[in-house]
Amino acid sequence: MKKSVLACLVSAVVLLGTVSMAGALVIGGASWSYDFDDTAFVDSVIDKNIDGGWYWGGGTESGLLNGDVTDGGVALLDKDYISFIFTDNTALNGVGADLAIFEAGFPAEDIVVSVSPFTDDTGWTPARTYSSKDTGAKAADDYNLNVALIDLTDFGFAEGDSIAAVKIFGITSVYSCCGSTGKRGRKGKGGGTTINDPYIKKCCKSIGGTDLVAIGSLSKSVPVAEPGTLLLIGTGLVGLGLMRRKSRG
Ligand SMILES: [Ca+2]
Ligand SMILES: [Ca+2]
Ligand SMILES: [Ca+2]
Repeated sequence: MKKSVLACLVSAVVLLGTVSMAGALVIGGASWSYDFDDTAFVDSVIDKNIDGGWYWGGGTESGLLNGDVTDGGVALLDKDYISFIFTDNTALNGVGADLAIFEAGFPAEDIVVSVSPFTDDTGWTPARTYSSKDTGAKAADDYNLNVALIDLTDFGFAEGDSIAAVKIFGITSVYSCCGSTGKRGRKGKGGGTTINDPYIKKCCKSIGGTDLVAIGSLSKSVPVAEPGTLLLIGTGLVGLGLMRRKSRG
């Protein structure tokens, strides 16, 4: 009797363990990476203004919602924005960083972000600017994949609070770039910044913006058990009940 009960409990625990690991997805490279839950990513767009910006590298709106960082993205310039909500998860304010926002290109650009606990396009916090850093992985078109790590405490949320929406504002960046055969360290013309771009051979001037690729929650949510799994666990619990009754009788 006791042995059977133990077996049932063990099988229930094994099932739960399997569910929480299903679909995990590692994003990033040598400098930074993280193993995301499969529900971690933003789930839909509720508002947007993509006027100056453009999709690149095969990017699409739906491609911004998944954990595939190689299917392109969107460049967002001044006055552009895009607002996302989470529907099958929330981003919890845990210890340290809570959200990873992926951006592509060189140099790693700033990301201007606002968040909200609501999904109805209200309650947005004032925007904050975060720098991003190279992860060591690649996005589409061989662009560097950069990440900005967002701590919800920065927006005034208490630990244990959750947010359900993320809004990304575009920024226009002007660069003068000098590559391996260019003159390094020169001040850029037109008010831009000169950067030493290892990916080009000569000097250039480029205009770009935040190149949004993906947004994922870093919180490890309580696994959402699938109906089939619940049925199996339920069967196990019924089995336990039957065995208890049997032992009494
Ligand atoms: Ca999600
Ligand atoms: Ca994608
Ligand atoms: Ca946090």
